[in-house]
Amino acid sequence: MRIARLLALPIALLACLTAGAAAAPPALAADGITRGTIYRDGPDNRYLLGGTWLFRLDSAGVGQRERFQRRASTAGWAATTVPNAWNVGDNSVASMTGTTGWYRKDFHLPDRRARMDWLVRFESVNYRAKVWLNGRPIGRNTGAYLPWALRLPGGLLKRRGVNRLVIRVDNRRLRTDFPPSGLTGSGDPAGGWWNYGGILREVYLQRVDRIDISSLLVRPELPCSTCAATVLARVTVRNYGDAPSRVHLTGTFGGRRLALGTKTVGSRRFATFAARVRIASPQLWSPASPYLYPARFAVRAGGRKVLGYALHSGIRSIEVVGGHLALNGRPVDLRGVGIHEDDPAAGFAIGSARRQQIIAQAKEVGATVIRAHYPLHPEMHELADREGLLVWSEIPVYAVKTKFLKRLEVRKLAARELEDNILANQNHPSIMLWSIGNELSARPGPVQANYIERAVRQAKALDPTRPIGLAVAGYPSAGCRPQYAPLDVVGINEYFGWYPGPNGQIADRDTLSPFLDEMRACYPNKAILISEFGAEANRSGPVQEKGTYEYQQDFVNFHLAVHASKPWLSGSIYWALQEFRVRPNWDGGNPHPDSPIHEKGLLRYDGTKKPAWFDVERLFKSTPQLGQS
Ligand code: GCB
Repeated sequence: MRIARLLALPIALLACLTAGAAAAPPALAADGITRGTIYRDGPDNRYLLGGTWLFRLDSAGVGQRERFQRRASTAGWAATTVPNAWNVGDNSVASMTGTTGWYRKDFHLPDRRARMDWLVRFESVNYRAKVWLNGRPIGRNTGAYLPWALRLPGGLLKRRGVNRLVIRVDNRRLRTDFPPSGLTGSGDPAGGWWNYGGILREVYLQRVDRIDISSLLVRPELPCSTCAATVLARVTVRNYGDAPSRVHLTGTFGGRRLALGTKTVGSRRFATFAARVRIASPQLWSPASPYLYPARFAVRAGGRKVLGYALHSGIRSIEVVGGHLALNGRPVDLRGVGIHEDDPAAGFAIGSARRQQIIAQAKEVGATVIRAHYPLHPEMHELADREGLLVWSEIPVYAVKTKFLKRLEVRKLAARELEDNILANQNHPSIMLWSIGNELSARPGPVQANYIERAVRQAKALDPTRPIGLAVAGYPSAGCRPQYAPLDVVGINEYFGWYPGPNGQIADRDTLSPFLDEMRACYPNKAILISEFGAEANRSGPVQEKGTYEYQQDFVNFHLAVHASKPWLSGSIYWALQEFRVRPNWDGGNPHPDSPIHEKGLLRYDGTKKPAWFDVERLFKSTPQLGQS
C-alpha cells in the first residue's frame, strides 16, 4: 500500500517529498484525512484522521524513557488503522489486565491558512491517554466511551510540514477506574466486559476559524401529548482568536427560525446564545414513529460564516408519572436488550456496518429499548433516534466497591463522566434516562447515598427533562433502601433461578414474583424496570440443566411471564442481545462454559440465533409496549 510504504520511509525523506509539493493542495488523501464525520450530527469543521496509523506495544513500559514520543524514525512501529483494539483475540489474563500501547499519526494539516486553530478530538480511548504533538506533551485524559479534545498549540503545529501526533494508551485497570479492576474468587481479573486496549473510536481534527461551538443544546419541551412544544436552543461559543469578535448566530428548527442574535465575544472568551421556538402541533417522536426534526445553526464572525452545525432532534416527553415511565403521556411497558459494542474480529473498535447490525438485530427481536454499561458511540445514538429505539444511557460506574466510591478522585471522575455524557448526548430523542451506575453495593450505606444524591442533583441541573436511574442487583435481603429516594427509576438486575445469590436467596425462581411485589411496595412512586435478566446457553440438552438452549428457552418464558404479570413494571430488558468477550475463566453460572465468552446472548458470538431468540421475539412482539391498547 502506497501510504504504508511512504510511512516506512525515513521521516526526513518523507518531509522532503511533501515539502516539494508546497503549492499543491495538502496531502489529504495520502494522509488518510477526510472531511466530515462518520455520523451526521455535529459541527461541519471536523476531519476524520483515518488512513494509516502506526502502533507499537510497550509491555515493558519503557516507551517514555526511550522517547517514543520524540523520535522521528518509524523503526519499531507497525502500520495499523484507527479505531483499533490492540488485544483483540488475545484472551489471556495478561491481555485482560492491560498494558501500554503507543499510536502515532503523521499528517499534514488539511487547511494551511494561518488563522485556523486546530483541535484533536478523540471519541473514546481506553483508558489513560497521554498525547504529544511534534515531540511535546499537549495533554492527557482518563476514561473511555466519552469524547474529549485537545488544542494543538499553534507554536508546535507545522502549517506545511508533517505533524507527528503520538498517543500513549495505558489500559491497566485500577480499582478506582470505570469499570474498576478487581479479582474474582479464583484470582482472575474481574470485570464485566473485555478490557480492550486502544483508540476504540475515531479521531478527528477540528478546524477552528476563530470561533468554535463548545456546546450546543436543542431541548424540546412537551407539556402534554396534544400540547404545543417549546424548543430551547442554547449555544455556547468560544473565541479562539486574539481579538474580540462580533459573533452572529442563526438557527432553524424544523425550518422555523431561532432568533439567537449577535454578541461581541472577547478574545479567549465564551458567550452563550439562546432562543426558543414554539411548535404548535408537533409530530411526536416515539419508537412507533421516530419522527426527527432537522435543526441547523450557522456562526458568522466579522460578516463571514465560520461554522455550521446540523443535528436531528425529536419532540417527545419522557417522565415518571404515578410510579410509571410515560412516553408522550402514555405509560409504557418496554421490552428490550442489553448490548455491547463488541465483535469477534474488531473487539470494541467496531465500524458502522456492525453498529447498524446491532441496531437492526435489536429491532428484529422486537425491542423498543437498549441498554449498555457505558455511553454508546455517537452513530449508535443516531441510529437509535432514526430507528426508534429508546436508550438507557449509563456511565461505566460499574460494580465500584464502596471503599473506592468513597474516594474523592473516584467521585470527581464519576461526576465528570455524568456531565460529559449528558453534554455529549442530550440532543438525542432516543435517550430516555441517565443512569448513574450499575450494581454498586446492594446494601447501600451513607457513601452510596451521598453518591446518588449528588449525581441526581447534578444530572437534574444539567437536564431537567429526563429521569435519572440506577441499576441494582436484585436481592431480597437488601430490603427497602431509603438511599434510593432521589432516583426516578430503579432498574432491577434479576437472576432468579440462575445464580444462587448470597446465601442462595435467589436460587428458587418461584421467589421472583413475591420479590418484585416487595420491591414495588418499597418504591411505589418510582418507575421500576427489569434492567437485566438472562441465562447462559451454549448447547442442547435437558431443560433442567443450566447452560442448555432448552434451559434458556424455559428461563425466558418464565421470567417474561412473571414480568408481564406486574402491570406496574415499566419494562424488561434481556441481558444480552448477543454474546461478547467478558473475562478469562468466566463461567457465568454455566457448568460447561466457553470462557472468555459471555453466553447469555440470544445470538451467538458468530451472530446466529439461539432457540430462545424466537421465544423472546414472540413475547416482545406480542406485548403492547407503548401503551396503545
Ligand atoms: C450483571 C452485570 C452484567 C453481567 C451479568 C452476568 O449483573 O450487570 O454486566 O454480564 O450480571 O451475566 O452475570
